[in-house]
Amino acid sequence: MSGFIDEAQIHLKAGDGGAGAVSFRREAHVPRGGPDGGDGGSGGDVWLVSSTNVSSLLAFKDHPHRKASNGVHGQGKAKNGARGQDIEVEVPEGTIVKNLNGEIIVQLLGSGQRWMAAQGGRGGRGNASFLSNKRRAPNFAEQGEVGEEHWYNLELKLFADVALVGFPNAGKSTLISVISSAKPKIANYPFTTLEPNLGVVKAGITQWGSFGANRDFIVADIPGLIEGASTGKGLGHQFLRHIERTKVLLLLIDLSSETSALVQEKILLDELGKYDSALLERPRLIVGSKTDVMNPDNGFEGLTISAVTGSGIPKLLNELSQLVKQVDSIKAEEPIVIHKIEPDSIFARKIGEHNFVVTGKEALRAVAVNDLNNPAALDYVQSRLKKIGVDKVLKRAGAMYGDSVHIGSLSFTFEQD
Ligand SMILES: Nc1nc2c(ncn2[C@@H]2O[C@H](COP(=O)(O)OP(=O)(O)OP(=O)(O)O)[C@@H](O)[C@H]2O)c(=O)[nH]1
Ligand SMILES: [Mg+2]
Repeated sequence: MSGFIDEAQIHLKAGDGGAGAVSFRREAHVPRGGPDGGDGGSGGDVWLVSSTNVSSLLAFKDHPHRKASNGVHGQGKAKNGARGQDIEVEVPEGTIVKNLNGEIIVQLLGSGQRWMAAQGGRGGRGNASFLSNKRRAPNFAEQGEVGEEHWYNLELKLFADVALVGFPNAGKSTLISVISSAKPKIANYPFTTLEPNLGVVKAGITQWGSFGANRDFIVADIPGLIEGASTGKGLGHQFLRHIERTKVLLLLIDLSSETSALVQEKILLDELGKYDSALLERPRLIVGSKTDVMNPDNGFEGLTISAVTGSGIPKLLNELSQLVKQVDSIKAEEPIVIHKIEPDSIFARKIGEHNFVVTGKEALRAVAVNDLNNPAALDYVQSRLKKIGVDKVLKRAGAMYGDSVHIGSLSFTFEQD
């Protein structure tokens, strides 16, 4: 099933933090009250959640943007702003998240796994937070932090829910062609199918009527199995590995064949078991095909279908979808795998003679959320930068007193205290 990869780009914007307020208490009997500006609320986060409710990345192709709401600004009377609402973006299980450089960041393999893909900006602190014994009447507050914004490449490696297993010519490709959008080659000779085909069966819809199903599922048509396949005869063997991850096996018995149904079933199960005995534990459905041209002596008892007349097809899909659902509900959750997280530390880099740039989330944040035109706020920013170690990284990068330093929109001269 190599080559069957679904891809899409997605743009996620977390909510911005609300601004802190500048306000002072006003009471009838208190002429000059203390600062009471409340904090802004944080912006909402954007989460990716793997879910069986979606089976492809198609929805993102036309609508790649998802946005969480902003935090509310703080107000006077120490009123804090409300937090922005988080949003959850559902992706199919098996989704691989990459950055635009193609590096894997996270894989959401099991169902219900959550990963925070864009973090909301922190709310700015109101002036009440800046009260200290030195600062009796702080007349500044922080801006809210801008929420994270990211483009990601999403990739989905499809693993089939159902694998079609049968002798060559049993009608596997014909069946997948009438229940899904797959268009494989069909012909009246063995080994027509040389490569596996995948098709998505749309929940509840067939050309011959509806069936009960709560989600789409994926069916794989693999090359026919013959006796001796497990020892390498025919083509089937090299493709058996493709069905190792499928949830349900559908054994198709050719009812038009001279070989009795029982013998076909025995050979197919034998070959599967010899390849990997775990395959025999997989839930399976055994179905007779080509009932419209069946050999009356085939001795088959059970569900029969015809891909030509459609008889039995809605019932078949109903039973398959029930089985898939059962397996979904017992499947153990696989752990979330995080390959790469964004660095959080501070870096100083020389960009020219006597010129340095400082990057890193904390440093940029201190600069971005404060009004640099306000001297008191600027004072606060300087002490904050020192506290998080900007002086140290500048020295380590070779900065000398008198050099220029740039952090976001702030430029200043590196000076000894
Ligand atoms: N009458 C009738 N013919 C069918 C039915 N299903 C398949 N056929 C015919 O059976 C032949 C083989 O069908 P395929 O779907 O190619 O069989 P396959 O199992 O994919 O075969 P391989 O790819 O060789 O393994 C074709 O001529 C089909 O038209 C059916 O339900 N009724
Ligand atoms: Mg085929």
